[in-house]
Amino acid sequence: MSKKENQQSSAKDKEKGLNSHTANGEDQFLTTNQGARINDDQNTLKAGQRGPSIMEDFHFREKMTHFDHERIPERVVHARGAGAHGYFEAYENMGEYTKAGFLQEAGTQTPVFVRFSTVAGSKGSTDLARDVRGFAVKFYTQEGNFDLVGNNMPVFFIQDAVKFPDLIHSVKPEPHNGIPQAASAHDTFWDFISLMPESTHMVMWVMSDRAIPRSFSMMEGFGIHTFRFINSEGKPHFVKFHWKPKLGVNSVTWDEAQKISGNDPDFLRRDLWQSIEDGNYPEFELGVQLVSEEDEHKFDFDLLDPTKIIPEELVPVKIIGKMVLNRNPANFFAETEQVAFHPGHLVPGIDFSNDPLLQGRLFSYTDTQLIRLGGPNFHEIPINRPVTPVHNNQRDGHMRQTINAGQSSYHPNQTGGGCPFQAAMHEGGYAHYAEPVSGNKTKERSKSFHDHYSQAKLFYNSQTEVEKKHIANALKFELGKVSMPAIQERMIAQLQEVDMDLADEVAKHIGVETPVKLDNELNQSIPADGNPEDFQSGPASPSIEKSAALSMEHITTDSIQGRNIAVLVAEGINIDSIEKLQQKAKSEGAKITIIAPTLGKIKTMDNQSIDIQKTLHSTASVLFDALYLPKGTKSDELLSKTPAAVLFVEEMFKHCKAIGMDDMGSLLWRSTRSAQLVDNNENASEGIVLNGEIDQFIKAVANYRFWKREEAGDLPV
Ligand code: HDE
Repeated sequence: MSKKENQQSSAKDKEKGLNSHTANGEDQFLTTNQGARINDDQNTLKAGQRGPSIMEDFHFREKMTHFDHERIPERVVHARGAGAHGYFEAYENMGEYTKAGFLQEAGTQTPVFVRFSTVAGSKGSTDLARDVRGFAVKFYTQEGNFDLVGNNMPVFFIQDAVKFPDLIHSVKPEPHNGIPQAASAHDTFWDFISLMPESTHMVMWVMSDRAIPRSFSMMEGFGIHTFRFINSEGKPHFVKFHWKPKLGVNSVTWDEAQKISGNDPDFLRRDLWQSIEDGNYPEFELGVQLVSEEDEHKFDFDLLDPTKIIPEELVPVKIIGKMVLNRNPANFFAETEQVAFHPGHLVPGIDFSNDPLLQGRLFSYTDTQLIRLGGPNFHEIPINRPVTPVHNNQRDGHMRQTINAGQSSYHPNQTGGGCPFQAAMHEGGYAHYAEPVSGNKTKERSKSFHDHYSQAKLFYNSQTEVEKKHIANALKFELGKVSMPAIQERMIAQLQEVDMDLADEVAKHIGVETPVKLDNELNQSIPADGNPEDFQSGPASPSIEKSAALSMEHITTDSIQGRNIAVLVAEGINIDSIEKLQQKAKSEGAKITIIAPTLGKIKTMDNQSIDIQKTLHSTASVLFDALYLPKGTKSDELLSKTPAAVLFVEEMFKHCKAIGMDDMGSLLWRSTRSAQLVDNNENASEGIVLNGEIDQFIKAVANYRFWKREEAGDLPV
């Protein structure tokens, strides 16, 4: 078999491996775990019909014991997530930079399993919390598993792993009362952040709409840390990893996020599941930024500092492959819950840098998985197994599956003929990059890590006016919920370093007087014997003014794939335009959902009947991307008198989404305040298609948001 055929068959190998562990009770008898067939699963064994239960009932005891032990500890961070299977396909030979086998030939496919997650909330929390999203990918390569364990934002809050427990303690529910769940808007989080100036850049990202994505398939992914590629001659390049979504980067608004959390807390997980079921497979391209060793120090930031990006203007992102997610897990627990990622799962050709956050992560993942998955054999769980053979002298432990035959369990040995043997580099043995290191043992932080504001400023300056406004609103919400004035003041002092107008606007809203003087005591991330002067960040001076890639508004798409269009109807509706819209939407991978005051079937204008999928009480406008109002005199009149229908339209307008209608005279439309705003203000009319032109409406759906409406006047919804 050629190397390529070999690699392409690995997708099948992974699926086969999973299938051999997959059980399906179809046409089978119910049995105990020992395989004995069960005759009665409805009643316990009793002494007489009304008598006491009997210990001897092994079926009852086994069933109840297993149930009692069904739960495992949730992940300490990233507890809530959704997973999907798929494949990665290389676009070209990357041999010049890396010898990693899965990147050597265009067309090589590698099976992957991906898990998207929120960070702070527990397993049962809402998908739409304002939070970072995890973006973890396990590549089952022919050289072993490679895990790219990233986030949807390219920087992190802290520079050194030793601060991670503090960061997470501060954002989790407060320890005295366990409140709030999955929210950063509380004292302890902002207390910590206000004392950690290095977090300022990340705070800008988390306060932006990137923290409330519309879909897991509409967000970017980043490896964050600088890694190394190593080619077959041993030559290294620094590398940063990027995932670029085919569907562009889209988010919901904070008002929607809060309403979605009540209406459908599984919104993002359902969206991922449903798109895959519908055949609308989420797709991302993998990009790399490559920097030669010689250029390590040519930037005004340190490549090892995880609070910094390399602006794409300085080093462009080279697209090297794509990932398609095309299969839902067969079992949430077995796959999504038990999958164990680790940034230290590498293959030859990919190596670490000395980023102190990355280095600390290398310890944490196995350590936490040992307790979460109950022992040292979790690599044997089907979802975690590589497609390559595993042979070593590790033995025994809880739940060991492999039956390691033979006398020898050590190396070197004669009893086993010296097997399993070590692999030379030309045989695919992993050899760490021989980076020269020297220096005193020290707990110091490099001075090259001390600029905390330049890139926060770069990020803020790169946002559109609407994006800036949303950041300000997010800060007003979050800091408005902080009860200690000193914390609020310290945060305003941080914001002053980024942008005076932003700081003033937020300060005014939360009742803090500006300017707030930032003093050295603010930065408590100084060691006990450190001189505060040595730890001061200088004034923000980004080397470039703006970077287009940082604004979501510049990462758009013409596609309406994955969008859900609401159609409001009632008895007497004209079905023609619905059918036209349905065809068009379907052909472009979007969905329409027919919503009426009640469920069941309703009669159309010409006495046909249509099925209703949702009622105005069982759904909400915030769960849809666009709205269409077909004509029908009777239905229009009825809907215009239904307050829930009027609210639906007003909210769609307020959230700046496309609204189309067959007839601009629609009574329902005319009875909204939105219609008045559109009549009186040109800005408000963008994205409102009044003439029944389906193609024009679909274009508006692709455009997605018409932010100018936010300036047209507030709606009381
Ligand atoms: Fe993680 N992180 N992390 N993290 N992380 C975990 O491992 C940790 C960090 C990320 O879907 C844990 O198995 C430390 C950055 C993702 O299963 C734990 C530090 C980035 C996931 C852990 C970080 C991540 C985790 C909890 C600072 C983006 C979910 C459960 C030094 C590059 C993976 C687990 C999944 C999960 C530790 C910082 C991404 C505790 C100590 C930066 C996507 O080991």
